[in-house]
Order: sequence, then C-alpha cells, then structure tokens
Amino acid sequence: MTDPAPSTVDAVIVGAGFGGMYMVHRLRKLGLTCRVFEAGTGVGGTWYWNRYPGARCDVESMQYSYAFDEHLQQDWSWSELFAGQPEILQYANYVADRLDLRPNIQFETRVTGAEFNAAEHRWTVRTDKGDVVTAQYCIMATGCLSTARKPDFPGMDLFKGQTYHTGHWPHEGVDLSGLRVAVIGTGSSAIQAIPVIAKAAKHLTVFQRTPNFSIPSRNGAMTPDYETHWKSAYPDHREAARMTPSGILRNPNDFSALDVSDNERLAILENRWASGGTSFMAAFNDLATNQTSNDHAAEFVRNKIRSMVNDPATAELLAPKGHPIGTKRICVDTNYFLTYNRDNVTLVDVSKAPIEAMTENGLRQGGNEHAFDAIVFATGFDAMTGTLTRIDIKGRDGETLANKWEAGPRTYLGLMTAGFPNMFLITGPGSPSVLSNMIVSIEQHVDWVAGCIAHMGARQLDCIEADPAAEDNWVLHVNEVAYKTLYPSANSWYMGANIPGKPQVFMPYIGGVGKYRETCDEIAAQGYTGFQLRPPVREAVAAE
Ligand code: N01
Repeated sequence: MTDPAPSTVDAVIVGAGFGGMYMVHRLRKLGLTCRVFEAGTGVGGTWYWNRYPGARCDVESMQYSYAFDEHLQQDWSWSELFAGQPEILQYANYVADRLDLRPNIQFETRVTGAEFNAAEHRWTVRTDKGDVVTAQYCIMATGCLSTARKPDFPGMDLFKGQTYHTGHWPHEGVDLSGLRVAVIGTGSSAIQAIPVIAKAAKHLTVFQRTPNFSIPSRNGAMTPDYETHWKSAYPDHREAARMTPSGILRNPNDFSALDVSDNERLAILENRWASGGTSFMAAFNDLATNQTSNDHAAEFVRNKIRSMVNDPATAELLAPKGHPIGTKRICVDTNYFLTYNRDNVTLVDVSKAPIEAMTENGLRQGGNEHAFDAIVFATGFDAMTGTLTRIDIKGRDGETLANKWEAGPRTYLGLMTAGFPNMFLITGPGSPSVLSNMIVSIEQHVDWVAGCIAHMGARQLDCIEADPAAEDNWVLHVNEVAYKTLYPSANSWYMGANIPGKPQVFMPYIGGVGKYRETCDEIAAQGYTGFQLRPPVREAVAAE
C-alpha cells in the first residue's frame, strides 16, 4: 500500500497546465514538498481541454515551448510550424514524464476553496474529493481562459441534438459528418474550427455577432533548416524573445504606418500578409496606438476579405468595421474566409437580430426557426478572473477574492493581491499574460515566484503580502498604459465585455513583456519593494 498523500505540504499548486507543471518542477528543486490539484485526467491545461477540430497554437512551435531546459528544447521536435493541439498535448505529457511530475499531481480533483490562517501563515485548501491540505504557499496556476462560457438562451435544455463547447470538447472526438451543424461565435476558436467542421458537415451555419480580423497562418511542415536555425542558437533566441513586447520574435518595424508612402505601406502590409501570423501587427510600431495607422491596416485586411469571399454581401458581413484591428484578439486561420465560398456554409448575422432561444430542433433567431443536429458553442470564456473568483478563496481577514475583485481584479504585478498573503497568481490579471506568448510569461512568473520563495527561505521569512498602496499604484499604472492604446475601445474579453454584468476593466498589462520583466526583476533585486515580508508568527510575537 502506498502512503496516503500528506495533508501538510509547503506548497499547493492549482492546475497542471504549463504553469503548474513548471512551478512544481522549480519548487521541488528548491526542496519544497508540493501537491498539485488538477481537475482534468491529464496534464496540459488549455491544450487538455480545447480539443475542438482545428485547434492549433498561433504562436510558432519553435517559440511556444519551454525554454528553461536546453536539453529539453533540443530533444523535442515539432512537426509543423504552428503545432496542432494533439501535438502540444503530446509535448506536455512528454515533459511531465521526462521531469517525473506525475507523482506530485492529483488528477480529477478540483480545488473548491482556500482559506488563509493568519495565526499560522498557512493556507487550508479544500477539494471536491474531500481533500483538506494545509500549505504555506498556495499557487494559482489556473490559466487565463479556463472557465468556458455558454450563453443562457431560453430553452437551453429543449434541444434534442448534441451541443458542444469548444473549450470542453469530448476527448473521444466528435463525428460531425453528414450532420447539420451550427457554430455560434466567430472568435479564435470558431475561426479555427469552422473550416474543418465545414468539410465534415452536411451543412454548417455560422451565427456571427461580431466579425473578427484574421490573418492566414501560412502553416506548413517544419523544415530541417528552420528547426536548425532555431536550435543552433536557442538560448540567444529565447533571451531576445523575453525582452520583446509580446514575448515573440517577429521582426517588428520600428516606424509608424504614417511615416511611409501609400505604396510603401501597402508593400509592407502585403509582405506581412504573405508571411502570415500575428506578426502582421508588428508591421508598424503604432497600430495599437494610432487610429489612422490602425485604419490603414484594418482596411487592408477588409480588402483581403473582400477579395477572398465570392458573395459581396457575405464579404461585407465578414469584414470587421466596429473595432480597431488587434483590439479584440487578432485571429490566425487556415482558409477561414474561403470557407464561406462553399455551398454547404451559411453565415447568419445576429448583430441586430440575436439568437432568441434554443428549441427542440435547433434555435430561433430573427423570428426564424433553424434546425440542426448539433450546435457548437464557440462562445469563449470568463477570462482571467472567472476561474479564480469561482473558487471560495478567503484571505487574511476572511474577505473572499470574489468580493475583493467585485469591481474588477486588483493585483500587484499580477502576481499577488493584497489581503491574500502567500498566494501567488501565475499570469494573473495585471500581468502581460494573454497579450503575450503564454509560455514566456509563465516561465517568467514561475521563475520570479521560485526566486521569491528561495529568498524568503534563506532569511527565515514565511509570509509575503502585496502592500495595498503598491497594489493601488500598479492598478493605476495598468489602467493608464491601457488607455494610451486603442484596446479599451473594443468590447473584448480583455475588458470583461463578453460576460453580462462583469465590470469593464482592461485586465492584462499592456506595457510589454520585456519592460514588465525588468520591473519585476528590479523589485526583487531591491528586496521585494511593495511587498511586506514577515517572519514566522511565533518569532514576530516574541520580538514584540
Ligand atoms: O472566444 P471569444 P474564443 N450570440 O470570446 C460570440 C484564445 N485562443 O474561444 O464578439 C452570438 O474570442 C462572440 O461574439 P462577440 C485567444 O486568446 C487562442 O474564440 O462577443 N455570438 C465571439 O464571436 C482567444 O481570444 C487560440 O460579439 C456570441 C465568440 O462567441 C481566446 O482564447 C485559439 C454570443 C467568442 O469568442 C478566446 O477565444 C483559440 C451570443 N449570445 C482560442 N455569445 C490560438 O492560440 C458569445 N458570442 C490559436
């Protein structure tokens, strides 16, 4: 019989995605005892849950992978320039096996609550399987897009066919061949899924509320030359990526779209379009800040859409006009717009005539009944805060996190929130997170947290908490930086605008990955300014 898992550990880590996996690796190396709770049956987080057809990363594979271990990055080979979900999940499993992470992970277990005991400086963490574990540190590696959101149309239970959410796709796969399928939503997930579903389905109807800008990925097989180019100087490339605004090397042009002639501008945009991917947004240095520059890039993409879609009315519906390009997450696709030229695909605009209800046979929209065999919700997530505020987290004074964040998330550096000592957030709101290459940002946070815990251990300190004044200043700064850009002008999930009733606050930090890293490093080097570090309770009492 194996020993029961200990009920007291140094650190509880919530989530076994890329954040939780690297965190447990780092903390074990420091000699800490750790327990990871993961709701899924396996590792991989986002890539474990999002198995919809066409799911693929839109950061290049050579850059969307761990950089902390030179052997690991040399040994793993990607088969495509942009890896598909199955390969990324395979990679996550490979890392878990290679680093022998599984003994620390308890799968199929969801953390339901965590309470800080101020007299002991310890967290008590509870799970839906009845576990009660105390830990000095509680580290939330819960992901930014992990709470899927379905609209609550009247009659949700009436529909007799199958419904799916892209973020909870069945693991055994779904055979949509020969079926009448609806996709609701046209965000990144839908834009990847639609071309694949269209090929299988008898008929596909897409319900679009807001059209999105999408750039062709130009995905293809990995070539030996390209792989060698990266692997021959991996540490240098990684270091350079860490200091970029987005955590991605993508050859940015450091001049305005308005500093070049019309012909030059067009040529630059054509060039970016031809090479594909999100580097389109790095064509000029002011696409996120200057409306006129942005208008040029947006119109360029609208014209591309018009040139690809045969039916002019459908093309106009697909051409986004209500928000600056990039202010809703830019999408990357393979044949998305061309899919609307297929005879078996229909686009329904629900911007003025919303979906009214689900019915036995499908749904009702604009007074019309639409019949389907299957409905796919590609309707997104309660991003950045939804997963954390659904856990009953009680801080030092018994206040819940949900209550503290009622008017929007408040953090210091996106790493901690005042009143919740010894609780770290991996890529929390107020950090670059979703505006960056997630793995770069995850590694930066995990390294910083591990460094902080080592610092505390070496000085016999056992409690760290964000200072409320430092937090206030950081929240202000996050806001100020956001409002210097065009981002807040869009009704995006970055703003919480996709969730009815959610406070509209720009949640990620848009100051740039490299600059943010420097700030975090400086704060650590100065002895963790803006944080209160405390000795164990008994020592503190004795000293009084
Ligand atoms: O979700 P979304 P997603 N009636 O929120 C629509 C990452 N990601 O899963 O815009 C009709 O973007 C909604 O319409 P509107 C990436 O960061 C990365 O697609 O609110 N429509 C929208 O069109 C991404 O941004 C990758 O008007 C309704 C859609 O549903 C994030 O995940 C791949 C509706 C939701 O889009 C989320 O993407 C996939 C309603 N009642 C995802 N309610 C890659 O790396 C909602 N919608 C490639």
